[in-house]
This record gives sequence, C-alpha cells and structure tokens, in this order.
Amino acid sequence: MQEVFKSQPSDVIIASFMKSGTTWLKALAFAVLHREKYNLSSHPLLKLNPHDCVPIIEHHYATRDEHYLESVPSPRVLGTHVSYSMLPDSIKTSTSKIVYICRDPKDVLVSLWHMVTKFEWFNKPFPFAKAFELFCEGRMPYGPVWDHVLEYYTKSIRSPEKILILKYEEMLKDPSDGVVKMANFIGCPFSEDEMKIGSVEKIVELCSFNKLKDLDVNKNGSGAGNVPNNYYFRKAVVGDWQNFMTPEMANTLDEITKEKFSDSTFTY
Ligand code: PAP
Repeated sequence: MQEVFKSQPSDVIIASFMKSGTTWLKALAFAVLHREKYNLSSHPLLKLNPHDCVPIIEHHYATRDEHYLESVPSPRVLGTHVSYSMLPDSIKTSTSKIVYICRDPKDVLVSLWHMVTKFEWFNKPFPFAKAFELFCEGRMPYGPVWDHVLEYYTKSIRSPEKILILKYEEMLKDPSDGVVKMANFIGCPFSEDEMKIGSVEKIVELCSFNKLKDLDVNKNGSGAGNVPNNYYFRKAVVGDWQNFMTPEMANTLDEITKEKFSDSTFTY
C-alpha cells in the first residue's frame, strides 16, 4: 500500500485510530461530498454500511483486491487507520484532504474491548484488565493511540489545509457544526439556500447513531472481512469508561495521556 497506492487529488481520506468514530465520520463525509448525487430517501447509506460506502484502503491491500479502489468513482472518500508516518507518500504529497477523528482514549479502549471480544475466532478469556494493560503499553494493531493522534495533530498544525482534526465528543455535542466545518474543509461548503432548507440537519439525521443502527443492513448484514455490521454500533456515548474502569485505571490512562501530550497543544 505504501509503495503502490495512488492518491487522487480529489480524494477525501477519513483517518482515525480504531473505535474513535470512524463509521460515523465515514457516513457524514460520504453524505456531504455526494449530496448532489443522491436523494436522501433512497440514499446508499440506507442500504449499505458506511464501511461499504467508504472502503478501508489497507483492507483492500490485505485481501489483494486493491484494484477495487481504482473503480471507486471520483471524488473518492476512502478510510484508513494507518498512522500518518506510515501513510503512502502519494497521500501525503497530493492535494487530497485528510479528515481525522479522535476520541478520549478511555472510551476508545472500552469500545475496542467490546468489539474484540465479540469475534468468534477470539475464543479465549480476555478480561478487561488485560486489555487495559496492553492498551497502556500501546500493544495493539496500529500502535499506541497517543502517537497516532499526535502525528496527525502535529501535521495538521503545520498544514491546516491538508488535515482537519475533529473530536468525537465535540461532534456528539454539535454534529451540525462538525459537518459544516468538514464541508468547508473538503471544498464543498453548504450554500445559503442549503442552510435555509436544513440540508446540514438532514445529513446529520441520516447519519445519526439511532438512524443507522436500526437499519436492516446494520442490524443483520456484514461487510469487509465478514465483520457483522452491528459490531460498529454499540452505545455511542461519552464516558462509558466509567462503567468498566476503576478510578485508578482511569487515572493511570489520564496520566499517560497527559505525559504523551505534554509537549503539544493538543487536548481532548
Ligand atoms: P471502527 O474503528 O471499527 O471503524 P468506529 O466507528 O471508529 O469503529 O467506532 C465505533 C464507535 O462509534 C462505537 O462506540 P461505542 O462502542 O462507545 O458505542 C459506536 O457505537 C460509535 N458509533 C457508530 N456509529 C455512530 C454514529 N452514527 N454516531 C455516533 N457514534 C457512532
């Protein structure tokens, strides 16, 4: 992927660490970028999981069907969990845009642990305390969450035209604001007329947790890697970590976060 992936200037790349709000952001970006193409009442997001509307680049290399990515009509919305330093140069040097979403690491861990333990192939005991230990050590696919965020954040400060950082918690508080910011950033701002007729709110509604999770495709379907689509929809709240972590665990994670970002202006 690093060597051969060819980014197109019009690509919009949705980047994130796992369980940070990727599914949601993919749906929103797809709906925003293609809003002239699709009618909301017969929208592809009503029939397909967001991960099937916005392919995960590395997945198609892992399954050796990377040519599929070339068949996606431009402008493409593509997703990746790969860290900034490991992205193909072609993404870094093209005029494509990267929208990155991040989330409180405590909620990332809780969300990730729930998903991992759902897989049938993962048929061994995996206590939360073990997941916590591995997470703190950064031993997981795509590496430590803090380095992941820091790399994209640092690059976004140097090149704000290239990377937009969104925060899951802020998006939950005011999704319309996030959508407007993203639309401006990817070069398809909402017109005054669109604002007046509530286009932003309609997209927010289409992509909302409650709407997506109750669709047949997301209740009963499965997608890339045969992952059941309902695995992507759990609670969608801020602070669920309180139900799984002791105050000591939370404190340990917060301390690691504080230390990792001590030289940065980034805050969650
Ligand atoms: P991924 O890395 O496997 O793609 P990702 O979509 O990044 O997962 O994160 C899943 C989280 O987003 C889940 O959080 P939870 O486990 O704490 O509940 C999921 O519920 C939440 N999520 C999925 N869709 C939405 C949505 N439309 N709005 C808000 N949150 C969502």
